[in-house]
Amino acid sequence: MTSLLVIIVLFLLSVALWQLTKIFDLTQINAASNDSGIADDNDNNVHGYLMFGFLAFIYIFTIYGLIKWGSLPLHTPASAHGGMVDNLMNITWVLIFIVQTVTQALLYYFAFKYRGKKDQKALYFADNNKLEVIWSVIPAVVLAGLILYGLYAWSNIMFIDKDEDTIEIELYAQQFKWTARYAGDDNVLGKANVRYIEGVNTLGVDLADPNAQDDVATTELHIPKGKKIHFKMRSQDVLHSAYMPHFRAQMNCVPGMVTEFSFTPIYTTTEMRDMPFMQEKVANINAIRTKKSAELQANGQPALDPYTFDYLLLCNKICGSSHYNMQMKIVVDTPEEYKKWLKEKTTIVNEVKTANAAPAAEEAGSKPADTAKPAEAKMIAAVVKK
Ligand SMILES: [Cu+2]
Repeated sequence: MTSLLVIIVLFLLSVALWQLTKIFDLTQINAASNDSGIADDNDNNVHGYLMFGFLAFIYIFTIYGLIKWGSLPLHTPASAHGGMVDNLMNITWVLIFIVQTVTQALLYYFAFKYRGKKDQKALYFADNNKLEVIWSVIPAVVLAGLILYGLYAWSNIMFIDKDEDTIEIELYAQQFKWTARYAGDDNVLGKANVRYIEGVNTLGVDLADPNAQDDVATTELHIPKGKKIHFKMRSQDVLHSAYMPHFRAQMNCVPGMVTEFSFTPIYTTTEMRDMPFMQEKVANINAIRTKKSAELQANGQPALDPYTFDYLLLCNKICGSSHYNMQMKIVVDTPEEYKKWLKEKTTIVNEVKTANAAPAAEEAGSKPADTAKPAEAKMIAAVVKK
């Protein structure tokens, strides 16, 4: 409703302005006026100066944007390679900023300088080799430098040393949730395939695979600080993208194949929460939430919870109706906390056994005890065989 009112007001204002210009034209009747429809020096001067007006608008808006929204980017990266990504990004931004500032100034200055003047004709020349060389070589050299640095950063970030001591974790994507699978003590993920998906075995883990026996599935991603994590991504249904912005990491999850990414987290969740920039950010968010809560409560709705910072794994491919909500909390622990957390988790094999034992036990309740036991054992054996 408010937007409709704003549109109506803007429309009426533009009509009023249009009428005002008509009045202005009428008052000029006796003055020397040009109604030939051909631009004269006066028109060209006005447009020449308007060029500078537009240039000023671009610069002022850029500076305004930097001041108003400059604090919104992610700030300190939480992974070892993150600094390199940010550096590449910052160099690119600085270059774009300088080139934009200079070329826009030149563009509008020359538009002004060579504005139409009576009896002045444009100079015609076919080409200028010196100029051609300058504007071809400079961008080529700058772009080559950027691309080479980008390739260097890319190969450094994407290189996974197979002999390096890493922690293997699978990120499993499906509409619309993430599941993490830990490789357990052997640090080798058991085989998995969509054909094995059944009951609580939602990841399709091959329960007969020796490497799968100690695998653990969780709905929260815990990783230890200072240790390289080797992620293997799978998707159950459509294209998803595992995006961990605070770690400057993103990798597509493609049905039918395993993709990889590895990084080393360098700040625990607690350390990140304690950083001054983060505290300022969280305080800002909570100030907005408090304001919003007051409005909600005035309308008899419940207030919003205060925000606390957490790392997130998001989906960065529009994968369906609830894509926006496809996320998982990431907790960076100290190595000790991580070990303790993981120890408390049940293996997938045990989860399947428990899930299958429950209906079997129920069945046993209605049957003599001696016939129930083999049935239960058979069911577990059948699942493990798969
Ligand atoms: Cu998705």
